Amino acid sequence: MRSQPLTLMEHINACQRSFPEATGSFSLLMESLALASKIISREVNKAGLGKLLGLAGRRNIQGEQVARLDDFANDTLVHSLTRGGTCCALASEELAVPIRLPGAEGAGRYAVVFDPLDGSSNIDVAVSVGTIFGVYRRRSPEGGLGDASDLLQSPGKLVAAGYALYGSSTVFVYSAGQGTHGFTLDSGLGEFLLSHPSIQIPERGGILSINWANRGRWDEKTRRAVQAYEDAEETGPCSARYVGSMVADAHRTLLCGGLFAYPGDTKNSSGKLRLLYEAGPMAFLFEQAGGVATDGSKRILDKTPDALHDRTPLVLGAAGDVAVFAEALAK
Ligand code: AHM
Ligand code: MG
Repeated sequence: MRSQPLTLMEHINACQRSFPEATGSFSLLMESLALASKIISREVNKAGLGKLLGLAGRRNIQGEQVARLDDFANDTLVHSLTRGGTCCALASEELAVPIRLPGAEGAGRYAVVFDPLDGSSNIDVAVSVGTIFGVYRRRSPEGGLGDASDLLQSPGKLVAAGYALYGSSTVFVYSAGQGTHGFTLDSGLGEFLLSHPSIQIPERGGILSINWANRGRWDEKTRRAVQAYEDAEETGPCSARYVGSMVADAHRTLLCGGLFAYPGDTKNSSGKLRLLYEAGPMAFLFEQAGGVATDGSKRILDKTPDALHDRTPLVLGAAGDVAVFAEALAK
């Protein structure tokens, strides 16, 4: 008999069995995230047919235009995570302040950070976008509202992280600290099925993913580091790939190898990407897949955000690829 691939929930439940003290709350939380991803995927795929393309007519806390689908994705995640009763606090790229949730004793054990729809500038042109999330264990006392201490944690303390990529297929990649695993949505079944077990980033990639048009705003060291990567013999002939949706660029980097970088520049010395809900979760996934995530000098998982929307330079890749870039940056 042909064996069926594991569903996402079968995989999560199997991993949870190695924790006899598990209450089922984490599995329920992951189910809420998977359900939200399926709903967002469905809307993204038919966005051009409904009224979901275009701008929502407001700017977020970072001054960026919010797209209608950003709002839809944010509302979907908030609703799904609130309804499950597993969370005490939520922070999102689209929310100026976090949502604090009431919880009975034993409920609301987790705090979730997310970018509901990463790559917003690609939405209206049918290019891949994604959802990124990170899950922390609650730090505030159980039984009451969650607070900022639950959310402003170092990504090194993540219990789990993941992303959903709405691309030529919809892929859900997650890690709960036991490797990084990828699932592909079978839309007929409505299930994420295991397609990429135990992802290991290839040792050498040779694909550079960076917004080259920003080079006029980079400092000399960054320019040298990019050049060093392009010229390095170890990385082989270098090709460029830049979607402009980090989820898509990071997913390709995880599977095919190479280097993804969004360095600081004169517009923003810390780059564009947010530590809490973009760089942090991605760093967790890369390390769990044998890769490296740094801001150029410091490991992302060793950083701690001071504020919800703090930014950080980000370099992702296999150890050898990141070393070529980081060593040239340090010179
Ligand atoms: P967003 O969360 O508002 O979509 O912004 C983040 C995105 C990332 O997906 C991507 O890596 C980056 O912005 C692209 O920025 P740029 O257009 O400056 O290259
Ligand atoms: Mg984003």
